[in-house]
Amino acid sequence: NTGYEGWLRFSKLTNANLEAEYRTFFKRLVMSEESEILGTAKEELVKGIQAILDTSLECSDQAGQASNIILATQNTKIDLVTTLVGDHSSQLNEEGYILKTDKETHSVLVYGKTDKGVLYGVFHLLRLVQTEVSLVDIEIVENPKNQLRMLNHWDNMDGSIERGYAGKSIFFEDNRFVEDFSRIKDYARLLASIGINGTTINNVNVHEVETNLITEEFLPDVARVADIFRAYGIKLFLSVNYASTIQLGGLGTADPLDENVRHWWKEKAKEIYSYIPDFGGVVVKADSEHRPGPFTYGRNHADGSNMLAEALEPFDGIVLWRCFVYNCLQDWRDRSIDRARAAYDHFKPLDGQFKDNVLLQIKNGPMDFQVREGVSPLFGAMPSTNQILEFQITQEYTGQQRHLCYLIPQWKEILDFETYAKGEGSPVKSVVDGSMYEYKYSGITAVVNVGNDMNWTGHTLAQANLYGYGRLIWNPDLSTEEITNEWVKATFGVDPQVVETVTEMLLKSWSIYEKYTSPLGVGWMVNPNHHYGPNVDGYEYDRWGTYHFADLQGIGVDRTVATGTGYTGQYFPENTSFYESIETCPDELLLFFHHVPYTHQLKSGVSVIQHIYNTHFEGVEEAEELKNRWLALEGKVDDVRFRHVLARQEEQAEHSKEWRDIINTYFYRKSGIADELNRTIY
Ligand code: BDP
Repeated sequence: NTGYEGWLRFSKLTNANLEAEYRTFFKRLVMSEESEILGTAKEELVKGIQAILDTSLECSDQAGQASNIILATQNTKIDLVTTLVGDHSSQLNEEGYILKTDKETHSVLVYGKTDKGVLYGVFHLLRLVQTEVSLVDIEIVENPKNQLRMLNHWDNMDGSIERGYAGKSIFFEDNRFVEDFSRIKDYARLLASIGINGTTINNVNVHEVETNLITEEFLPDVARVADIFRAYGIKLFLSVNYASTIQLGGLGTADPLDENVRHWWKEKAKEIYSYIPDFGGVVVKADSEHRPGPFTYGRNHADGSNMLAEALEPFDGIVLWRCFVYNCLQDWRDRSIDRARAAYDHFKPLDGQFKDNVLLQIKNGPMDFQVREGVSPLFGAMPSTNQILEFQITQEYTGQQRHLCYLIPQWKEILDFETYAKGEGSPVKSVVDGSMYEYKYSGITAVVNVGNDMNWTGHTLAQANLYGYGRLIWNPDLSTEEITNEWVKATFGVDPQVVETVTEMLLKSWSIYEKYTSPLGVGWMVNPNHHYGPNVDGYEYDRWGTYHFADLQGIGVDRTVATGTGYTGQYFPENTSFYESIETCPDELLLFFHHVPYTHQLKSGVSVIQHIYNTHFEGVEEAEELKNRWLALEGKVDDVRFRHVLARQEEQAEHSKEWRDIINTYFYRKSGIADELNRTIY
């Protein structure tokens, strides 16, 4: 077992009672309609049940007296369906579904308003069986809370993956598409099973080769990939080069207001849609980290994105325009410039100027996917502009899939973050699910952690981040515990010791990682470029805008309105005063918002310097415990996966010591303040 099946492992059921129960339901699969997605749903159900129960479902277009699994949509004309659905159907949106047992006939209905709903319902049903839930009495009505549930690949056509920690691209090699697409289908299954409905396949940094993806050279291949995803209800998107008109069109300009530029994109859109009629749209990184953009022509981001949106509009395509725009060549000596301010400063003034089919794609924090940072103040701040939130599943700054860092708890905190945009009760999740301002388009996207390693994600336990991401954005109100429990059972089986151990490892891992890395929300302190491992001053005297300002007296970034960069002023007033005041600012973000002396007393009762020492010692001990917890599962987890995870946990335990020693030594030497507990600091 290599981990390739992920959470769709469908191992043979061992619980005899449940097996007997399931057998009373799973005899006949009834489906009276046809569509490509329904075909997928049927195939998945048949395959899954075959594996779990070792039973072949008999297929029919009519319900029998008993033991039917019925797959149906609003177009199905079967009496039993109409009776079972009752008035529930009005509660469903386009992707929602009903799962319902009929006790009399021992039947289970999987009903979607559309075929997509049926597919999601089938995966839900399989999840229930896999995690050993009785079907005797189920009545479930489910709708995804977010409209766009996307992933972004940062894959390059040479096969490398920017910030990829799980091997090479599953789409590209040697500057073309891979030969064998079967892995892409296996991937689509995994994504559909957690409700993902859109993905890009290439890096946001679109280099010369990838610019050609929207030409006749590659569009036939792009279309083949789109075909595979379509059968699983997933729309294909591409990242495009803002300056395509120059490279491909020979126009010499990418000025968004230039008639020729606009015309070129309109023609290009027609061409793309002639290959892929349901093409989702484009993701654009413009005027960011040396990428071209409208600034070159004295235009703003509304001009740039609207130009593309106009071209895609006739086809219902959308533009996901990234807000990761900041000066990456700033003067590090100038304390008044704050990278954290940049996205808000650039985009907030443009609210209301974007076309209907533009969404602003905003990273969860104002810096860059750190283990801890504030939540972007842009959420909720643009009532008239569609927004989509961007998370990072790939663990660029959180251990690169060599360390365990389960991110669901972090993402939940962000989604639950109170913006006060419309007073109390205005969490980020209500901004991005579109309900707060009735956005036409909205949702959540994330940089994915997948590559061609056998287990997809490098660290097998990092699969939990992908799984959890899909489940969480389907319904941000699910608890971390529910999501985790599902994943562990589906992936490793239901043995209570395994479930308890893996769950505990996952749930503690974010806090452990945070403890031995950068303290109190200050972030960074990583090796430049690859970002793995400790380097306190790695970026301190550089031009990227990522500083901690540690000197002999203190540390932290003063982002207050009163004496600092004024960043706190970008939040709604309640949050401005909450973070502005050192009295109320929470410990975990203290150094993100304030510059304080090492002797400053935290709310936890210890000084900043003592906190740094304590957490770094604790983090290492806990990383060691993670390894030991896993070790206790020897014999309970199949050998390949057992040894694989063990190797990663060993590396983490070892590497955490390097973090501890470098960080503690640095601050001991800077501050000259001894550890109260007299532990070894070099
Ligand atoms: C940073 C990555 C860089 C990405 C950039 C982005 O280090 O590789 O290109 O984000 O999001 O986190 O565009």
